[in-house]
Parts: sequence; structure tokens; C-alpha cells
Amino acid sequence: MEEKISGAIIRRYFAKLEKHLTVDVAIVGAGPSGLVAAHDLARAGKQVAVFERKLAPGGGTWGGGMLFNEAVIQKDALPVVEDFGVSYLEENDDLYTVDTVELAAGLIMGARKAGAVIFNSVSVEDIVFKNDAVGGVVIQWTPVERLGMHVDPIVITAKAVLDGSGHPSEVTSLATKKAGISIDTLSGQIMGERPMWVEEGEAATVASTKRLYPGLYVSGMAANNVSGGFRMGPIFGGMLKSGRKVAELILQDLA
Ligand code: 48H
Repeated sequence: MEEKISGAIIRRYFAKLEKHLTVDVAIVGAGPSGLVAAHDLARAGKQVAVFERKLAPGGGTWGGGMLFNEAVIQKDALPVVEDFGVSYLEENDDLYTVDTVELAAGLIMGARKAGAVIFNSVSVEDIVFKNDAVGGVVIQWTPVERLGMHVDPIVITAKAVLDGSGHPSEVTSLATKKAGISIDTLSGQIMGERPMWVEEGEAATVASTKRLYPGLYVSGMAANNVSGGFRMGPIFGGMLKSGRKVAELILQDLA
């Protein structure tokens, strides 16, 4: 019995990993924007792998505002929430609340059930950059990264790479620093996140969700950081709509 359990896990995991060595879309970060994008892309028939540094996918969803596990969403983001079967309560002024444990769990389940595969505890430490385009991600176990062990990573090739890494926009940072590229922002570089201004931040999150360079896309707080948007705190409509928008952009480009 002991051998059967270990064997089943190893066989299934490595079959899953091998099947995703080359994908249509590699998504870095299983926060709300990355999970919505994963869901929409997989639902449209694309092969999608999500790489999440932490053990638990969900990004900043779980903690709500200051660990009060409720978040606010706006009326125009309700279709996304409804797509995932997540329940909500009406507050006022076209604002609604969601239990963030249900939101995180719902987004994870929705992305998985649509066919996206999530590799948790896996960090993206570099990009593939060939023929003047981003062509994949370089991955390493998070514990190896955290322990600072000198271990070479492995590579996932992809037609599109989505930087859904949140505030630090890690993938775009790698692309600008290591590949030395100029991206689609006013300065051609990462502009840096600005302070709190909810309405502006929410609008900017969606507006700055875009293709930054051939093969490289950005969503969520990473989009804000890259394009110099304001932050907005525990309101998640912009993240959900950003995930939906970037999926549409990638689908158009891959068509
Ligand atoms: C693998 C990585 C790597 C890496 C990071 O921050 P997130 O929740 O992402 P978004 O942008 O979808 O949502 C942002 C939202 O949660 C938020 O922070 C808001 C609304 N803030 C407003 C404010 O004012 O502060 O998730 C990103 C995920 C995390 O789980 C990271 O662990 C993961 O990406 N990640 N995974 N390899 N190199 N970098």
C-alpha cells in the first residue's frame, strides 16, 4: 500500500508536469487576476499552466482588508464573480461584498475546473527570451529558492507569458533588467506603483492591462506597478476585470 500511494503521486505529478513543458500560456502568480485569466483562457481551449510561489494559490485574496476576510467589488465585476459561482451581498452605491475565503477558493476551483493546471510552491526565477520575444519561464522549487541553494532550474516554453505576480511585477522586472527591453509604458520601463486613490487605481488596473512586449502580458497589481497606477486597497473588481481583459487580448493574439 505504501508503495502504491507514493507511486501514484509521482506518476501523476510527472505526467502533469511533462504535459505542461510547452503550453499556450504560462501564468506567473495565482492571484485573482491570474486565476481569472487562467479560467478564461482554459475555457477557450488553451493549454494553461499557472506557477505560484506560495503553497496556497489565491495571492492577496485571502486576507481581505487588514485580515478582515471580506472584500468589496463593484457592480460591473459581478459577471466575473457569478461565473465562478461565488456569492456576494449588496452593500450600497453599486458596491458589493464577498467573503474572501469563498472568493479565493472559488477562483482556484474555477480555474482548475476550466482546465488550467496550477503548479504551487514553484517560483518563476527567469524568462526565456529568444528572437526578440518572451518565449517562456524558468522555474524552480520555492524551497530551493528560499534556501538559496545553487540548483539549476528547468524551463517551460509558452506562446504567451502573463505577469500576474502582483505588486512587484517580477516577470516584467526580469524582462526589462535582463533582456534590456523597452516595454509599452510611457517611459519604456517600469514606472512604479503610486499611493492610494481607489477610483483612479481601479480604472488604471484595467487600462494598463496589456501586451508589454511580444510574448509578454501583464495584469492586476503588476499592471499598476508597470504603468505607474495608484493602489486601491481591498476592492477587487479591477483585478477580476483585468484578468478577463488580458485573457481576451491573449486569445486575440493567439488566434
Ligand atoms: C511564482 C509568484 C512570483 C514568481 C509573485 O498579488 P496577487 O494577489 O496578484 P493580483 O495582481 O492578481 O491581485 C492583487 C491583489 O491581491 C492586491 O494585492 C491588491 C488589490 N492590492 C491593492 C493594494 O492597494 O495593496 O498575487 C500574485 C501572486 C502571489 O500569490 C505571489 O506569491 C505570486 O503571484 N508570485 N509566483 N513566481 N516569481 N512572484
